[in-house]
Amino acid sequence: GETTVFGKVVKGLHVIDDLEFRSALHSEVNLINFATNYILKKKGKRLRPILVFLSAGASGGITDATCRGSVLIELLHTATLVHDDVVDQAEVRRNAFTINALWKDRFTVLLGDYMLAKGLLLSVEKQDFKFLQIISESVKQITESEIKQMLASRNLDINEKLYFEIISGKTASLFAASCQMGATSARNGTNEQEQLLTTYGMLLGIAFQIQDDILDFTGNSKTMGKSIGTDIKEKKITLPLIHALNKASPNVKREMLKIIKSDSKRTKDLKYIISFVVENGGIEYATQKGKEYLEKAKRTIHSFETSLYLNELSNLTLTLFN
Ligand code: 2DE
Ligand code: MG
Ligand code: MG
Ligand code: MG
Ligand code: MG
Repeated sequence: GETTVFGKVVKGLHVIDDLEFRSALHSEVNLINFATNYILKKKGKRLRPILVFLSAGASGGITDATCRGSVLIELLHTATLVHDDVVDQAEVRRNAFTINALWKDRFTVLLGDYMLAKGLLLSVEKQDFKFLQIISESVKQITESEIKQMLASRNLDINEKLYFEIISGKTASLFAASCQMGATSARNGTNEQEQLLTTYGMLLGIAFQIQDDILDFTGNSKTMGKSIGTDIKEKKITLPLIHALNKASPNVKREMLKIIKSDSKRTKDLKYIISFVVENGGIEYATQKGKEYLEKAKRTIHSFETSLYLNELSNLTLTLFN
């Protein structure tokens, strides 16, 4: 098989086929099948399963367990998005209405739970206990960090240190888990490779979320497939804004926080905050930070033996901000 990694075709890399993914989710309850078919019609970038495969390849060889790991990770990722759109009150994802926009929150939460459970059952069935440990640890970190983020939005109290703590948990932990699962499923993987790839995934994931947060200010909703400006709307203070607020005078800072705190922001308020962030160098600063994390990620896997897979893992660090 072959697959596309950020627009580039990689031969010999077979990333989960949709039939496998769909059947992994099959239920006796038709509404669940209807909803999961709806979700699966809109494919994401499949970045996390790609990381599972590349990490296995770079650690000595892809196995059947690698394939199971990639299905598990994409299932879990999809479940987190389903829940995320409830938490963030988002109505559009992948250019389609979110489940919560179509069915309301109570069905959506249950559907996300169902998807998580189906993923876990797959691993139990195959006795992939290491996967279960990795996934459970990641879900623990994701949910703790989402709650930290919720508290920070409530108090509008966040600094860079807390920001990095939150994104490491809510996003990067799943990237780390993807790479770790890949490494641990490999034919001849070593503990050292597993550790290095876990770190690589964590650093890549941090950069990825920094970019997601930048694009919430500067992105295009059509190409992103989701609305932008939602973070400010939800009082989420992300890196570009943290930097701009740090640079502003106490008076300006107070004025901005007052706008952000309001529950009834208008488009002109959002535009005002966005230009404040841009004019105070928030975007440049966050981009610089993101690039530093990518550099670190790349250095982490420097000692690996040269391979097609390693090459692609390195390339991932080059494409993210360009
Ligand atoms: C992305 O942040 C982070 C998502 C993690 C959400 C996880 C939740 C717990 P973003 P976008 C809510 C799920 C727990 C389970 C399934 C057990 O910036 O911009 O909100 O794509 O992402 O909406
Ligand atoms: Mg969120
Ligand atoms: Mg969200
Ligand atoms: Mg976002
Ligand atoms: Mg995202």
